[in-house]
Amino acid sequence: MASKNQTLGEFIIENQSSFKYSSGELSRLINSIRLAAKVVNHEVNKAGLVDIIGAAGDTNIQGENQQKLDVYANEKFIQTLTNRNIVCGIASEEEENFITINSQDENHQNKYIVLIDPLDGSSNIDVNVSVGTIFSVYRRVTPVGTPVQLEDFLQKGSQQVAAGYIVYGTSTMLVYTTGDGVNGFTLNPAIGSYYLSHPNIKFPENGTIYSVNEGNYIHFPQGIKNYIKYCQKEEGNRPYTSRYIGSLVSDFHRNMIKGGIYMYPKSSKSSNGKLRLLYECNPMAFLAEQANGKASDGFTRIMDIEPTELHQRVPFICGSKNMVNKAEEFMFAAK
Ligand code: P6P
Repeated sequence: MASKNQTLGEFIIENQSSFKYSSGELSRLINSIRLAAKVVNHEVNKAGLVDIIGAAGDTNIQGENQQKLDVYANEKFIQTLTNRNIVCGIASEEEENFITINSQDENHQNKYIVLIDPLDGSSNIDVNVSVGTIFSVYRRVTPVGTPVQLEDFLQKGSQQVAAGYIVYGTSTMLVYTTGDGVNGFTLNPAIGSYYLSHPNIKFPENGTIYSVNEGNYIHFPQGIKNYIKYCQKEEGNRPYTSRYIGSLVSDFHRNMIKGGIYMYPKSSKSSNGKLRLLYECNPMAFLAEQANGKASDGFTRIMDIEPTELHQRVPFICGSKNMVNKAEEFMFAAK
């Protein structure tokens, strides 16, 4: 049983026997993410002090202005995962194609792949608002001993073996699941260790916070418009409070602790919404369900969606179970 103030290393060792696959490799994988997160955290925390912020001048494959810290975080996570010789492939929001890792694994014996959003919400860096890293882990499905293939990455979210995020906020936290609940670890920067601060996190079934960019209201589907008006109605414990940081990891984390719902719907401006299925929605959906929450596209469970492309977008509704159910009621009623 997890005990508060246990270090992340102690927790991984104590719980690796509960992991149904070869736990040693996954433990090493989580440890490599832990290390990369510390290195990125150090740069994020001094972003305002050095000439590392501001556009790198490039744009990433999403056509978004690429911040230098995006590039740095992407490189650090790829480098750390590669050096630890644990994964056979990596996909990243910052990379157009997946990366085959065979530097030391020339026989392609490693079994895991990682999909990552190295620095989500990076447009917030210049204004000192929380940002985050999101990761998703699968076992490869193509034969061990052969180079990793695209189909290894295009797996349903229900096949994930681990998922988590690092939130670089007022404190830096690593929150992850391996399918046996969700646990949060807070970094003590003075000694560089993470301590179990939030054991067995659960979404409250109900909440009074809704998170959506209401600037897009007129472009939303009617069901979402109707649900937002429901949130704003004077009745019972409504109107709810609107809280939107513009950083998925931060909005998700707050809602998981306090109860709430996050929505990034499709709109007339973006036919599938903005968020990416494989390295944003699926890992957050895995965490949500492991914390007794729920995640859908308004109609279908996120982790049941069959991926077709590495960077595909899906509409995303995620949070307290009863709030997501109510939003889905409005979506189905307006269908
Ligand atoms: P908008 C950040 O770019 C992000 O992917 C999420 O972290 C965040 O919730 C969303 O996009 C913000 O998008 O269009 O509301 O600015």
